[in-house]
Amino acid sequence: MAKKTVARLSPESCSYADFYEGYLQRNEPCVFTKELTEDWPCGKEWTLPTGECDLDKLSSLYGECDVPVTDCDSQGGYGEAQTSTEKLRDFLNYMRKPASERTSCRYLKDWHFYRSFPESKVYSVPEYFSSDWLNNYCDGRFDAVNKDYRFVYFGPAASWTPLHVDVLQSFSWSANVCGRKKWILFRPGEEKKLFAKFGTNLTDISEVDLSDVEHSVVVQEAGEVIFVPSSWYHQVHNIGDCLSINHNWINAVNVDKVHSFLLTSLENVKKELTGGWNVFESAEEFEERCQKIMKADCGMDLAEFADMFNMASQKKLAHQESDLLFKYMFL
Ligand SMILES: O=C(O)CCC(=O)C(=O)O
Ligand SMILES: [Fe+2]
Repeated sequence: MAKKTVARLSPESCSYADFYEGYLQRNEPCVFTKELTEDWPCGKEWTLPTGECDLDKLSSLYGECDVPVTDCDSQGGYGEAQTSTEKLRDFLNYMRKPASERTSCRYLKDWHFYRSFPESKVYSVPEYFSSDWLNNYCDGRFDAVNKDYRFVYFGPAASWTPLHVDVLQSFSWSANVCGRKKWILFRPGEEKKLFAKFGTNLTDISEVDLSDVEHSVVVQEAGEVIFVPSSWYHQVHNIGDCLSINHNWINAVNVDKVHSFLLTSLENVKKELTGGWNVFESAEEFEERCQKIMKADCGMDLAEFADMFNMASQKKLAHQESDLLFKYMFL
């Protein structure tokens, strides 16, 4: 099956409407060229003139931060990924070692950088991705310190993320501050062919024959930003050391997918809870328990989903969005 190419768009020639109608609404991936991030201070502050990540600078700025680090070798096959927390300084010391001296492949993943440094202006969300109900909702919560969907990733050459679909069926965007990544993307439905052929535990597609599965391969350069649509499975490999920033987001275009996903997840939990609701004191207690399990599995329950939706509606009613986003908010 032919590989599908992913469009490369230059921000000068792609308006918000072009992106909204051509990619968001059609749920198609695209890559924005590096001009989209050329004014991000981190592009200079965190990198050397050679384009490599500036490990000394990162260490002096954020070395004392606790960051989550995954062992790449534990995340393939049937094993659960092993993640530990360490000081960024220690992880950077690992990055400094020549590849031959590294005994394992470690990958700093899902560091809530923005949550730790909300005032830092080292990057800004491009307008294309700024109608973001998910992070807006997290920011408005009393316990917002504990939650958001904005991350920094930093890994050495050959570190990778296994085949997966993003949390809650959200959209994601990912920008390389330094380094390059190879993405392999599957449009929704294609993963069924993969799982039928290679088993539902498939987490590494690098060695499998993809000839009858439609897929796209993208090499994302430094400064470029990839848009990953809802429900597209993907696997990602770092080519050389790579530091990236990525956000997951929900808006009017994919909110129905998220809602259906939560309802299906809840149904599955209900089916799995053997004995049904009659082993609980009441139907309400059963419902409450199911919603708790769903929240632990998916990151959100239906009450939070409703709050997120309400918050977005209030914003629209209060005309708090720019004219452009206002126009598109509930299209
Ligand atoms: O960069 C990676 O290793 C994974 C990123 C990813 O899966 C995403 O942005 O959705
Ligand atoms: Fe992802």
